[in-house]
Amino acid sequence: GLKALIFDVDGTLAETERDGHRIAFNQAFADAGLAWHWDVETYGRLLAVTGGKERMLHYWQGLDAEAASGPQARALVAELHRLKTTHYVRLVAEGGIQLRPGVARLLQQAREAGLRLAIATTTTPDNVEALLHATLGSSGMAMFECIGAGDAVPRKKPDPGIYAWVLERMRLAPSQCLAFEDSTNGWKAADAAGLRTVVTTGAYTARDMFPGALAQLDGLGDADHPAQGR
Ligand code: XBP
Ligand code: MG
Repeated sequence: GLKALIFDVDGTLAETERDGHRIAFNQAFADAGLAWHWDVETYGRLLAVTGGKERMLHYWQGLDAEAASGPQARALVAELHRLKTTHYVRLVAEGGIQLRPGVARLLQQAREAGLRLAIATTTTPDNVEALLHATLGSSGMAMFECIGAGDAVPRKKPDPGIYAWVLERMRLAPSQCLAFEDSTNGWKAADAAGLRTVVTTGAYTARDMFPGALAQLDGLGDADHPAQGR
């Protein structure tokens, strides 16, 4: 039977990309004196590359392949990413990002039903902690038995590695779990790990198709915000 739910973070628990990560990347570029700026549309294209460091390196390679493959490139990207993470964590801690409708309710009800909860994400662990703390309070982190994030595995989504890492830690078979994702890269990762997946599409993925998903929804419903948007 079903034992656990495994959640992606960015795009699934919350709409973090356009008004969160994107803003933080641009602030880091400004801090570093770079003339780089990612507008909403550009960032949507860049989301094809998962992981912030990988995304910046990919962008830089498009601008100047030689410089981006030079000996200092990885160190500069790592420094930019540290700056970016600081900005993102602050933005989230200040309440700049909310959970998507229905997420808090699903987490609560799953816990009440005895299901185990986990996270499988490409984002940095500090970002996950900041989001869970800001949106679910001081007990938010403890709701999740296992948090697989960032560089815990060498290859990011669509590679199934982060899901395999979580399954191994929880000593569960894919058939005992259900994954929640929002994007093509995320769904591919879960699918390749053998998981059934519910896809809740969002701002950047509403036009994508997920023919192999268990279900493709535009969200989890808004029963925890009954009076809003009606
Ligand atoms: C999310 C990502 C992340 C964030 C940035 O993909 O690709 O890299 O955009 O976070 P998914 P970092 O939802 O499929 O896990 O800068 O911390 O990498
Ligand atoms: Mg996602």
